[in-house]
Amino acid sequence: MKIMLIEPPKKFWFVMGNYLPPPYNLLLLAAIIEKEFPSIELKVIDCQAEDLDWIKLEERIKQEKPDIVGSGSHATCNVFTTIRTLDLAKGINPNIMTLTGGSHFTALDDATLAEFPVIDVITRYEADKTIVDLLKHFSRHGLTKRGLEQISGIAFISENGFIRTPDRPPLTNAELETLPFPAYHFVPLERYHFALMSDNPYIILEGSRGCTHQCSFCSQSGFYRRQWATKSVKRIVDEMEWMYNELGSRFFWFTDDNFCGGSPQLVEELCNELLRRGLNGDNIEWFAQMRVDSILKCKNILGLMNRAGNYWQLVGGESPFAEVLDMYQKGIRGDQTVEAIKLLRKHNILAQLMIVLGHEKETHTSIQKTMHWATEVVKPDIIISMLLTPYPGTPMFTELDQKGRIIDKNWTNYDMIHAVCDMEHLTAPELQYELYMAYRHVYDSWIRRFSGIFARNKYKRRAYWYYLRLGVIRQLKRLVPT
Ligand code: B12
Ligand code: SF4
Repeated sequence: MKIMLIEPPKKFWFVMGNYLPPPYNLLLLAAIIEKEFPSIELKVIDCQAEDLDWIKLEERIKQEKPDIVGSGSHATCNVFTTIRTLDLAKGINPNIMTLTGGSHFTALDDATLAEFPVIDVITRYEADKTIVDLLKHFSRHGLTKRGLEQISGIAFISENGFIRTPDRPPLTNAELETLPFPAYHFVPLERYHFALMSDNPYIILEGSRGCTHQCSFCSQSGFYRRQWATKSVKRIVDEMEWMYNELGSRFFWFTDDNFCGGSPQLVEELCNELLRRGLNGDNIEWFAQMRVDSILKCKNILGLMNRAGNYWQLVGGESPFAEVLDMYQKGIRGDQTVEAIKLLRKHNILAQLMIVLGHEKETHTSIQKTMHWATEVVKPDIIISMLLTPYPGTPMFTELDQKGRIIDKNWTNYDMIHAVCDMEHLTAPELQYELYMAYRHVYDSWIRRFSGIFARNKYKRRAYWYYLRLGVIRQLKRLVPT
C-alpha cells in the first residue's frame, strides 16, 4: 500500500510577509504511520517547498501511483485547495482512497461530504489515533468503505448515506507523550523560513494541545472540547534537543495556543531544563503565544524565559472594551493587556499584539478608539489587526449565521483579512476599508517607523525594516472594493 500526504500549492498570508511553514500536521501523521506501519510506502509532498504547481503535482501523483492520498487544510481559508488536491487524485485514478481532516472538516463534515464526493473519509477532531485504525482497516480489508462504521472519529458517505461514527475524546497527556517526533526527513527542511522573524530555518513543534477557554470566535476550544493536554517538560526538551542536534534547528515555533497552558510552574521547569542542557538565548530563538492573564501569572519568570531563548510572544489582546471582550468571551481586561505587553517588553521579549476588529456592534469610531488604544496606550512592538471571522464550529459562526450576517461563504476568504459579514453599523466593504485604515494608522506613521527602526530590541528593528519594504498596506488597499 502506498500513501501520499500532500500539502497543496496555496496562497500565503501576506500580512506576515515572506514565509514558508513546514506542514507540521502531515509530518506528524507521517511519523505515526511510519512507526505503526513500517512496511507501508509513504511520501510527504510539500508543493511549496518543492516548487510544484497544480500541473506538476498532477504529474507527480501520476508518477507515484498512490493508493491513498491525504491532505489537510490548516485553516478554513485553504479548504478548497485541499478539496482540489483530492479531486486531482480522484481524476487520475478514481480508486485512490482520499482522506482529509482538521477543524473545518470536523465542523462541516456532512455538508462537505454531500457537496464534494471526491472526499472518501473525513477524520474528525485529532487524527493521531484514527489514522492508525483507518490504515489497519485498509490493510486488512482493502481500500473499501465497507466496515468503516467500526472506526471511531470519522465521517463518510456509505451505500446507506452519511455516517458519522462516535467521536474520540481529546488526546491525553500520556498519549501526547508517546507521539513520535515529526517526520521532518520527508521534506527539504532548509527551505522553511519566516523572513519577518528570523534568518534561521523555520521549524514547528508542539508542547501542548488545546485550550480550556472558550473565545466565541475561536475554533480551537470546540476542536479540543475545552480540554488541554501536554507533553512532559523532558519530552518537549528532548524534542527540541533532537531538532537542534540532528536537524540543525535554531528557530523554534511552538504551536501551543497558550504556551504550557499558561502554567508558570511548567514554563519555569521548561526554561530551566533548556538552560541545563545548554540551550539558551545565545544559541536558540523560540516563539510562543500566551494569553494575557497567563503572561501576568508568569511575570516573575519572563526574564528566565528570555534567557532560555523566548524572544517573541504573540498576545491576543483583541480590544480595550469590556463589553467587546465579554462578547468575545475572552475572560481578560484591557488593562491586563497593557500590563502584559509592558512586562514582555521590559524583559526584551518582542510583543506582538493581535487585535480583532469588526464585531457586530463595531463602528468607525470604536475602531479608531481601539487602534488609538493599541498604539498609544498598549504600545506593543508590532500590531496585527484582523477582522472577526466566523469560523465553522464556533459559537460566533452559529450566531451570525442565524442572524443572516454572513454574506460570504467562499471559504477562501476566511483568513481574517477579508470582510465576510455585514454588521449592524458597518457593511463588509466598509469593514474592509476600516482594516486598511487600521494598518495605515499603525504602519503609515514616520514616528512609529523611526521608533521601530531604531528600537533597542533587535527583532523589532528587523520587523520594522521588513515591514517598510513589504507593502502590506498597498495589498490591503487592493482588497477594498471600489
Ligand atoms: C503554526 C500555525 C500557523 C503557521 C503556519 C503553519 C502551517 N503548517 O501552515 C502560520 C503562522 C504561518 C499560520 C498562518 C495562518 N493561520 Co495558523 N495556526 C498555526 C497553529 C498555531 C499550529 C498549527 C499546527 O501545526 N497544529 C498542530 C497540528 C498537529 O494540529 P492540526 O493541524 O489541527 O492537525 C491535526 C488534525 O487537525 C488532523 N489533521 C490535520 N490535517 C490533516 C490531514 C489529514 C489527511 C488527516 C487525515 C488529518 C489531518 O490531524 C492532526 C493530528 O491530530 C494553529 C493553532 C493550533 N494550535 O493548532 C493556528 C491556526 C490553525 N491558524 C489559524 C489561522 C486563522 C491562520 C491564518 C489565517 C492567520 C491568522 N489570521 O491567524 C493563516 C493562514 C495561512 C494559510 N494560508 O495557510 C487558525 C485557524 C482557524 C480556522 N478554523 O480556520 C488557528 C486554529 C489559530 C486559531 N487559534 O485561530 N498558522
Ligand atoms: S483565542 Fe486562544 S484563549 Fe481563546 S479559545 Fe482560542 S486558543 Fe483559547
